[in-house]
Amino acid sequence: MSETSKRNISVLGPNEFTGIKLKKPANYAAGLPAVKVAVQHALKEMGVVKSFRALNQMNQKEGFDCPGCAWPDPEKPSKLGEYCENGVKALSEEATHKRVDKEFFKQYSVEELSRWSDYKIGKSGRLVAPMVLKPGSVHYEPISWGDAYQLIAEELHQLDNPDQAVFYTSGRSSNEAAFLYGLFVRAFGTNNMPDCSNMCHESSGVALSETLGIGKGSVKLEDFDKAEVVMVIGQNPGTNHPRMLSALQKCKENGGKVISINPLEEAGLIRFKNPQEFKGVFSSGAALTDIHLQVKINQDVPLLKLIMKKLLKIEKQDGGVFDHDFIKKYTQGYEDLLVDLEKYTEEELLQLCGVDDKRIIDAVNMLASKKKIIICWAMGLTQHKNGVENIKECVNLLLLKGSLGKPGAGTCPVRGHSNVQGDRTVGIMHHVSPALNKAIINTFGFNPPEKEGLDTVHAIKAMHEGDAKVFVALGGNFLSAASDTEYTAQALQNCNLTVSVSTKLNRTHLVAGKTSLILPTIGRSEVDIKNGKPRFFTVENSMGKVHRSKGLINPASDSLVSEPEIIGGIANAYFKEGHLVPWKKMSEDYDLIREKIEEVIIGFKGLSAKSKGTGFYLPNNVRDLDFSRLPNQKAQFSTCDLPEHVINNGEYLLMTIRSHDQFNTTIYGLDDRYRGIYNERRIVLMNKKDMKKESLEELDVVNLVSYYDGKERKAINFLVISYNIPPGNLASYFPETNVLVPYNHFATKSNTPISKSVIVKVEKQ
Ligand SMILES: Nc1nc2c(c(=O)[nH]1)N[C@H]1C(S)=C(S)[C@@H](COP(=O)(O)OP(=O)(O)OC[C@H]3O[C@@H](n4cnc5c(=O)[nH]c(N)nc54)[C@H](O)[C@@H]3O)O[C@H]1N2
Ligand SMILES: Nc1nc2c(c(=O)[nH]1)N[C@H]1C(S)=C(S)[C@@H](COP(=O)(O)OP(=O)(O)OC[C@H]3O[C@@H](n4cnc5c(=O)[nH]c(N)nc54)[C@H](O)[C@@H]3O)O[C@H]1N2
Ligand SMILES: [Mo]
Repeated sequence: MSETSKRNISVLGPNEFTGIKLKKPANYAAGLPAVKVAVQHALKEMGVVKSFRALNQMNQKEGFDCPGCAWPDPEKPSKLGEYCENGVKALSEEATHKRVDKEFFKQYSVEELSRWSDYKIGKSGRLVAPMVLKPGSVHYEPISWGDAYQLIAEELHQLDNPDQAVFYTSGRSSNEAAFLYGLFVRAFGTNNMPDCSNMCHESSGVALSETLGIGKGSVKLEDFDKAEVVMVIGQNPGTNHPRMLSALQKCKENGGKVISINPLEEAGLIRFKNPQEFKGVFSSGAALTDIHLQVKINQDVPLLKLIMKKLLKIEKQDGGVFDHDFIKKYTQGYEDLLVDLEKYTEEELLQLCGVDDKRIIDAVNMLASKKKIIICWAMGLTQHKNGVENIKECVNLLLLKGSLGKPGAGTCPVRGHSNVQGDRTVGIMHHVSPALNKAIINTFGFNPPEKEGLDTVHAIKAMHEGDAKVFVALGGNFLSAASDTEYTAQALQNCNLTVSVSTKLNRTHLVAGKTSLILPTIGRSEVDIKNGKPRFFTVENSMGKVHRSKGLINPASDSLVSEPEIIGGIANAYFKEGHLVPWKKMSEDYDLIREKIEEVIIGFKGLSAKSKGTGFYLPNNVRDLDFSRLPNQKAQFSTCDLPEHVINNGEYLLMTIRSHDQFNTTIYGLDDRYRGIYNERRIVLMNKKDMKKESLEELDVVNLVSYYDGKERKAINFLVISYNIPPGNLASYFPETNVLVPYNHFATKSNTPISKSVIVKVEKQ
């Protein structure tokens, strides 16, 4: 029996209902209710003075970057404040005056805490002291920073080889922290660097690299002012990137059009009442979506093929639809794409995507005459078995229209975590980059490993099978974010040591290894002072712009240590000061880290100086129409297969999505205001016809059951809500439904879990 199995932990937490209230779904986003909710959150967690001070500096040139999403700041931030309701919630979570201190852990065992909801766990407050959970123990106890580093070093030294350790990163860490972390992991000797992008935009990275030669988007914020059409596919900006609505509003004011493709009619895409404008709050707001295509889950490829087929038809009749000069000069594979489109009839594609024919024709007519098109997308495209092909099909459309490398046009994968893109740029990845390795050898003199590392799903498997024994996380909540919660729980519990560098308590701290460490760190909004001097760090936004961020509120505790210094502490203890890299010195002086980033990472020359103000753009070959690193130096058209699902009678395709009141696994509150669902998270959205078929009434209690490879997985207690969602489709929230997502089913090539297309049955209780 393993020592952790002596701990009686509830992996999934409670599944009781919290008292649902339903209203009609909203038909606009933001406006006065958003201001009200934001103010409530801020005052409750931070109080008046702190709220005022903190919000004044968020996303301002001399202030700090919002700890929420990665949407860029405008060149001239609004004087009224450059933040949104959910940015205020993100800040309030971090800047809360509540504390999880030594007394807290003395009072509550991990067993008891594991029976709390994620909401309650998160609301306990900020972590303030390093803590250790010893083998067999159920209470975290205080440990000194020095002893914590020593403990990690000893466990790492005890491994048979470096590949028995896994180093996870969530996307909140600064470029400086991520660079130092990646450097340490490579110096230690492994590329086992799974990160949250493996569960997020990895499919975008793979698809864009293979077709356009860079795994990032090509548009800049100002392109939204010039775009003729913006397509928003599989993304819910009203909730997850609210500041994007201002960009869409501007696009509309300049005569642009918006097409949204989504199984749900998300309120944020219908209308927007801009809280930064007086008229925005008090008028009926700006209409955003011109055409909504209500696609069935994971039928975007058939829909896009149908759109392209219809465009081709007009092109053949009238011409002027495709950009033939562009296609000839910059692309490869056009003829193959035409052959591919011939393979399908319009009828079968229409049937598959489930969208109203008339609306598709409207969209096609809108696209036919336009040249400046932006396609935005997020998790609705990436988290499927064919996630990579979903995105390649979007690229096909842009290539046909020549909508790349010109103002008002391009790719816009809308990133999640505020610095997830930067972390990857500065070296957090499980792949081997020969160029990066060479630069590390030249700059630091040690040889980084040349063996491919483990990504998230493979790291879970390795820990489950006992092949990896130490798990270190720079941020995040691995247990709840990853697929297959019970399998992942066992994987973490198998480890000899789990280490979490965190700001807030979460379930990963409770469902932990035999020994577990919590290392509390300074948050984005807090002053980071060394030797009396405040330090700043840099981040990269969703559009490849690097800029500074400098916290200004007092840290939650004097004993917090910054992320770079924690990494330096671990590295120093492991190498015992006998290493080519001056870990301690570098970790204390971020200018030194930046000097090395400039030497090692392409595009960062002059980082310290250039990151001032609104910052600088990293090189982007698509913007320059340079496809020299691709086959034949051309951007690549792709032929994509149709998605395949074997769905039997009584089975449904479930998408696991975010409510309006959460940031990933952090639950801000229990209201999904835009969808009209209040005070409850255990819900499943279902089409009325399907409810009838299953003899279900509104608010009936059901279990969701998935069945893959002979294994049944069950999520207990969900309330059925009749909703405007395509027949055969369901929606429910993550992380509650992650228990249903099989760890071994993931996207081809990107290995992203199939969180948006899980086949489930609905079992009435
Ligand atoms: N407030 C807040 N902000 C956040 C986050 C948060 O949790 N809270 N998370 C951050 C992170 S890490 C990320 S990655 C982003 C996530 O941002 P989103 O991707 O917007 O988040 P999801 O809730 O997963 O929403 C997916 C959307 O895709 C749609 N969808 C699902 N399946 C399909 C499909 O097959 N086809 C199409 N066309 N649409 C589909 C859903 O209906 C939903 O509108 O947001 C970031 N910002
Ligand atoms: N079923 C399903 N699963 C999903 C998704 C889905 O749509 N459906 N989405 C996936 C996506 S897109 C993502 S990105 C992942 C998210 O996966 P993660 O990034 O692992 O999860 P988060 O919930 O964002 O992590 C929250 C924790 O981060 C810590 N934290 C916050 N700020 C900081 C900081 O500044 N420094 C440090 N060190 N720690 C900090 C806090 O302790 C907090 O509890 O989840 C994925 N999982
Ligand atoms: Mo994400």
